[in-house]
Amino acid sequence: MTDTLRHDWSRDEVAALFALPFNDLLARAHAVHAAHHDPNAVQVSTLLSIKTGGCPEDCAYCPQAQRYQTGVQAEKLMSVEAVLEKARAARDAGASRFCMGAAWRAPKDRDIPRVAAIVRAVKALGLETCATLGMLKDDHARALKDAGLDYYNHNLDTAPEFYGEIIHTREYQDRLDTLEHVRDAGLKTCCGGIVGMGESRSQRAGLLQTLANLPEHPQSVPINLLVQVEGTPLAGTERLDPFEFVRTIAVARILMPASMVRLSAGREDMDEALQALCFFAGANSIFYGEKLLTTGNPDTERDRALFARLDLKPLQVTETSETVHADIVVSCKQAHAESAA
Ligand code: SAM
Ligand code: DTB
Ligand code: SF4
Repeated sequence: MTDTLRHDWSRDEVAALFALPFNDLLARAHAVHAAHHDPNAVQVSTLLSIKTGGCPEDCAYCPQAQRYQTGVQAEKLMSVEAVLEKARAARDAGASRFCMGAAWRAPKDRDIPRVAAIVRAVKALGLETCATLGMLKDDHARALKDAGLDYYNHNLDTAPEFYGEIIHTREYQDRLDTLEHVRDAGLKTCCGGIVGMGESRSQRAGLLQTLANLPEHPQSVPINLLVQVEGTPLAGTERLDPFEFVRTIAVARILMPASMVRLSAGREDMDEALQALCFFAGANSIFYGEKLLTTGNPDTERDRALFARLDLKPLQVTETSETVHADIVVSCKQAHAESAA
């Protein structure tokens, strides 16, 4: 094993990792994991949909695309105060990062002041902040960085050659461009994808290869198992073998040794033993709280019990700062009053 982070993985090399005997793959991934991280610490993020539904894009997996009948009601961007209330609850429940999602193709200029005020307020609670708002222009990325945003989530979703089967309203290159704007603004990158969309193993390898060969490894790598939602084109897709999901986590860990690999969407359908295997294979981050954006996640009691049974501890990375918080809430209320006027 080498400590050098590589950015020159070939598809064949990544495919060869996938093809290792399962136990050999897990042993290798766990060794990398233990060399770079505390294997008993798991970073805990909570998600909130701050702008739900009505999205003009056609991502075939997504319940928030306007064009699919999924029962998700479109809502406006939440107020700073409403987001703060949820963020405080997430912090008090033990989350260290608060991830805010908006069902936009891209934010408009007029959305940025409100989102910036939200970011400032959440940051002041002592939480790490993450936003996922769609494609991001460079000036928007800088404005969010100035507001105190720590991470921007923008997924590649799948391999370049499978992408056209899933999304037609924006190109793979658009995603790479957004990631470049995020890096250039000095934001940390949260970037991963979805498996279980009917892609081949080679295409799963292609997703991870593309992630690992980015100019910088994303600091967070969410691996989502497709949540099948009735009304989306991908509802009814053949389910992925759970052990293939574990392999995907293990290969992500080997390719991006220093990154946080998140066992992301899809946990509600996984039993405890499968999640434990994922943690052994190198996952060290989860979404915590009863909801992802619009779909379910395991309830907090179930996750607390799982952490206790596996002797896992939540990774704490920031301190709370109520003093700063009080000042910021006042400035956020002003920003909200201004944007509502
Ligand atoms: N609209 C923005 C965008 O697409 O970049 C941000 C929100 S979008 C919901 C964030 C990510 O959630 C998507 O890129 C996709 O990877 C993931 N996602 C959405 N629906 C999902 C599903 N049904 N199962 C698993 N992951 C999903
Ligand atoms: C990510 O990779 N997964 C999260 C987060 N980033 C934004 C989203 C999962 C969404 C699952 C479907 C839903 O709840 O709407
Ligand atoms: Fe819109 Fe994002 Fe859903 Fe695609 S994934 S339809 S861009 S909310």
